[in-house]
Amino acid sequence: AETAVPVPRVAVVVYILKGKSVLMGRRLSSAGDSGHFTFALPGGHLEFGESFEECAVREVKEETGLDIEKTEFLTVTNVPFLNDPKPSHYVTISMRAVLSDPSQVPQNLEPNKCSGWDWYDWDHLPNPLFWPMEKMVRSGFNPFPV
Ligand code: 8DG
Ligand code: MG
Ligand code: MG
Repeated sequence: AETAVPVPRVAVVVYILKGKSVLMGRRLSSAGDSGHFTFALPGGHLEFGESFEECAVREVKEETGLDIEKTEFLTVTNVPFLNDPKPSHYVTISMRAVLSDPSQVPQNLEPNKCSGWDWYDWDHLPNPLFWPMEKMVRSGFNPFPV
């Protein structure tokens, strides 16, 4: 439900790491939502009472059908979308994880929100990236363990 006074919301996004690749899909946004047709990570809104890890596992399962493990906190970013038709503001928690079963294949379970999931090599990321991710990548952020 929309509230009269806009407030920042908490989002959790997940870098699922497979070799040197991450899972991404093109956003299909309804009118006013951000990043239409840009490549983004699986993720969504933190629900009441959830840990970041629980939210990551749930959103990945809902959106891709994949089961993840070794879910770890990476960083937090402040992401205002003030110039959008429907302005929003997210505090975005970035997590990383790996597949519980490396042979499991992603399914596009929310085809109204995503054009399909695929693995992209970190050194050859697709274009255009969803701008919060573009900003992180440009700043030198890397989700892989050192
Ligand atoms: P939900 O109803 O499942 O909780 O929400 P959703 O439909 O899955 O939300 P979303 O737009 O996928 O994610 C919520 C917000 O998270 C999004 O509007 C902006 C912020 N966000 C980032 N970076 C990324 C990203 O790479 N991927 C996704 N999906 N969201 C991101 O700041
Ligand atoms: Mg979601
Ligand atoms: Mg989502």
